[in-house]
Amino acid sequence: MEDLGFNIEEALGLHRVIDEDGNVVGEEPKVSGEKLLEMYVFMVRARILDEWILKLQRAGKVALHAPNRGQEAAAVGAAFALDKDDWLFPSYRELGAYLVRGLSEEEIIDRAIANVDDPLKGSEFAVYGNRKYNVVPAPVPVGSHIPLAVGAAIAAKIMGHKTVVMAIFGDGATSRGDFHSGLNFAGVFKAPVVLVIQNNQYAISLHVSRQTAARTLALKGAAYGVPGVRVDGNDVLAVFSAASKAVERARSGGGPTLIEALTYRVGPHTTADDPGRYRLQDEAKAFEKLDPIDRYRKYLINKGLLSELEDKRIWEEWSLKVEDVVKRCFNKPPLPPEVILHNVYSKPGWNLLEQMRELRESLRLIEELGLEVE
Ligand SMILES: Cc1ncc(C[n+]2csc(CCOP(=O)(O)OP(=O)(O)O)c2C)c(N)n1
Repeated sequence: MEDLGFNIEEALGLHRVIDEDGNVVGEEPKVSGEKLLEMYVFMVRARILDEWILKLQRAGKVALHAPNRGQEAAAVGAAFALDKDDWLFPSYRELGAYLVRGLSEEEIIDRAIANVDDPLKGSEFAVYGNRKYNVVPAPVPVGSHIPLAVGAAIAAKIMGHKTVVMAIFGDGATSRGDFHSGLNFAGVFKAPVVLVIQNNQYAISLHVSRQTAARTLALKGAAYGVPGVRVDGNDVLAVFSAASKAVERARSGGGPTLIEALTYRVGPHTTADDPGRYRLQDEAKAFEKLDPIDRYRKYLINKGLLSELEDKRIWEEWSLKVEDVVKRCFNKPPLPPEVILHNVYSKPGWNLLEQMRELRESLRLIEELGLEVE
């Protein structure tokens, strides 16, 4: 076969560094024990934060949440490969990636409950984004951030910056035109971009087998001259290794890479979904056994980098910290009603000002009547 400039086998196989029991089965990344432990703590923090946001949604304090359970390795491993000045274009299921970029639990919960410190001022759906951390707000239209990320990477290249851009999205996004136009531009212009598919096997209720006849999603890169790599997305070291190589390749002028991280969405699509209507409970139970955190913990213990006692301490420390953060976030006042006029027009028109006056009047009446506004 003619040389494609990359190894197509990498798009068809499944790269692993550790198996389900934490045994080493592939080449370990060359990073310090401290860094390896840091990745673990990010995964634990993502799990604790995810559970809190889910609880707050069930208590009626958060509008909607897309649970991350089971996908912590894919988000943390990918983002961990970026440098501080790189950019992340995430989707809505990547709490771990936000934490790796430097966001705090407090900022994420401020946003989730839309209090006065919410940087996105209560705007609907965008999960989080902040220029401070080079994190672009996750978009609602699935996959629409892919061409934007590629464009940002091309811009960085034109300006002679050494910045790498990473976009993370789901398997469902690979069925959108945005994915294909993004990949095409990335290939043609050798964009310094890393495109990471979190293949959690479902786009809401639609299984990946109903979305594509391609053998793997990573293979889709080949048609656009973009090397694809398929990794075990529940193996944080496999994801990190592939992402590090891709980031290095992008930074040194080698162009884009498409990474497929094969994982599984253990929970519902969002808090508005009931997966019991389209998949068997046994399926989710089977995947729970592949839990990325348990597996990585076993590896770290085998390597002598973590003890059972230290592990217990990490969970306790972060559970308490996040509980305190939640209390702090709820002690902050809610957003003032005026925010609905912010960030829309530079100068609101008469009609909006009139609506604002009416809103204030209704709120005053509600208060006078001793009612509560949720
Ligand atoms: C363009 C567009 N079509 C449909 C939707 C409704 N929708 C929201 S999430 C989703 C599924 C996305 O699946 P995937 O890309 O696999 O990501 P996952 O939710 O599994 O992480 C759909 C269809 C949308 N937000 N945008």
